[in-house]
Amino acid sequence: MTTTVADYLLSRLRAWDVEHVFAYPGDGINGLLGAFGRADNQPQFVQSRHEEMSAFEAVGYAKFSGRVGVCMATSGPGAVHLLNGLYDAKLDHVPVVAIVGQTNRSAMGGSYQQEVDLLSLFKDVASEYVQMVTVPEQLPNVIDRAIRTAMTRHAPTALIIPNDVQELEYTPPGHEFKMVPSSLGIDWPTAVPDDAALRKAADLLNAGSKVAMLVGQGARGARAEVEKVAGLLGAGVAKALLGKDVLSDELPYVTGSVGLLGTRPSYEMMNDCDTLLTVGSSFPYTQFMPPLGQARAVQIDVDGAMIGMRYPYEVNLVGDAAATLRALIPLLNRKDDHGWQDDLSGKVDRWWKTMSAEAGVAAAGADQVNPMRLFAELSPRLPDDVIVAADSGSAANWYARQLKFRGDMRGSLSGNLATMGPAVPYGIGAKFAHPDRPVVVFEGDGAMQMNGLAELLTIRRYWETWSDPRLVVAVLHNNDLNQVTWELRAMGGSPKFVESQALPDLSYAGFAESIGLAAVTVTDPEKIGDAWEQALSADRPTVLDVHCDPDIPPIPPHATFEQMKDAAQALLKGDQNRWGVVKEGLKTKAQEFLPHSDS
Ligand SMILES: Cc1ncc(C[n+]2csc(CCOP(=O)(O)OP(=O)(O)O)c2C)c(N)n1
Repeated sequence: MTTTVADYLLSRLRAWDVEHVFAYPGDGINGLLGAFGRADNQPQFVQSRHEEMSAFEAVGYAKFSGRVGVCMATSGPGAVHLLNGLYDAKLDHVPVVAIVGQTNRSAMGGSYQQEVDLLSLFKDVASEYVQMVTVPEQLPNVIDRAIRTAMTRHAPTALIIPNDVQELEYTPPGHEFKMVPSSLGIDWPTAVPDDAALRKAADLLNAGSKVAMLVGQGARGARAEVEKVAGLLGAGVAKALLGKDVLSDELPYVTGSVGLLGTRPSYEMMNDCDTLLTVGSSFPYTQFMPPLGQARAVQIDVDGAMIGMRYPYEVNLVGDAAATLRALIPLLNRKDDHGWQDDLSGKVDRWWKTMSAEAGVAAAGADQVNPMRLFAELSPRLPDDVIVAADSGSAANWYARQLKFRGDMRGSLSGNLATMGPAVPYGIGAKFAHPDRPVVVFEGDGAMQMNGLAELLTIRRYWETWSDPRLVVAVLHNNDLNQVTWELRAMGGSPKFVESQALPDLSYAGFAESIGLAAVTVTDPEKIGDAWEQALSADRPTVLDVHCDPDIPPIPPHATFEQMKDAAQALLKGDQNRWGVVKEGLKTKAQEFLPHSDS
């Protein structure tokens, strides 16, 4: 039997240890589908309900496994559907390879059915590497380069393979003019800046007395080093959203998230520090960094293209986070005075009490819960090996502020694209990366209606193949596109526009039950704890349909009580929920100012 280009492509993916291809079929990839059949589904073709979900699944898989994610779609509409997920990969610096079909070479340029100019379509999203295969001898080089480039640049790459090319007999490149043989694998260097640069950075850090650290996902794998540096410098450490899981929230000097979704201790630390050390983060909101001219700053980043921006850093160290910190540590002087760090620890302690008090604010409606309590009740119950995915609605606020991560827990969301809808497919990608770990997904009802509901069917299809069947999808059921409703109120100064914001009602638990998943409807705050216990001990995936109060405000950390009052007064202009919003908003904000008991 001859080996086709498609057969060879799959064998090359196997050689790269690719175990799953998140995909959706179509006749543009018929040749590839035939090859999956002949290869006994190795790598596994994981079928989603929509190509965008396949791309998100590949992103989630890559984020939680540290390996490259692969997605596949047919020509034309399938390729177009991948785009949003691929942009999510691009903006969050995630290695994903997209493989798409195209019409036959004979039809190209003929305005043929489903013919889209795919090289142009992917030119921006896969700017690091996008190629069309037109002769068999381009393989294995183009697939090897697509994989290696995705891993090296932490970016999406794309291969376009016309359907007729998929079916050609595979012939390898020869030892000839204009042939490009290739090879497998890659061994990474561990980049460390030179001694003079490290010395400059150490002098700057040693000179400071109030050191703030900002760590992002690039600091993953540098936990021990970050802790050591914070200990030496008496620093506080804030975490960018994508770096929430790089350092334990149980460390007293970890001020938590920073930014609009951040904490007050992070906000105050950035406002008061005299020195900033950023490690592995391109956190975009510069207004949440120290005021310009206030702090002297050092940045460490593995990517020279991403370093030195967002803040006027004096020293930009290009290098691996852990190795660079290890080289820096012997040059740092232990600060005798830890007053700054102790003060921050006190603020952090008070902040967690405030978070707990805010979660305890009663919802306005009788059959609704405060969404913060949903997260607060999970926090101490989080399994040690849990993976958490949050969607881009109001859930992102509570994920950032209410969950206390510790140990090896992992978590992520669409940090930079902030797209709706990735949480359920991220959860699925996480289950394929770690079938033995429990996964918890938080998603708004808008995102569920956009695509999460359909993707529950994908969960139904595969969950029995996961050794740990626990995948909990907690739906923030508030019948509102709540995050935007709040953005309208806070930034646009406009009352809620019901026509754009209200959602059709649905029983998410009912839907889940109808397809054989476990489900719990939560309308009583006192039952939230039990619901988590039930879901985390279930023998199958569970949907928690949590009726949430839409009037609980996601208040940014720097909002003062006075600003809150002003916003509330603006709402009285005619917001449908005005009284609830005013009441819940003021009650929530008041928790920052009330004394807390230590219990
Ligand atoms: C694809 C996409 N469309 C629109 C938006 C704008 N947006 C951000 S959050 C949000 C509302 C999300 O509502 P829901 O999922 O119900 O969560 P909630 O905020 O109500 O908890 C919208 C419309 C977006 N970020 N991504």
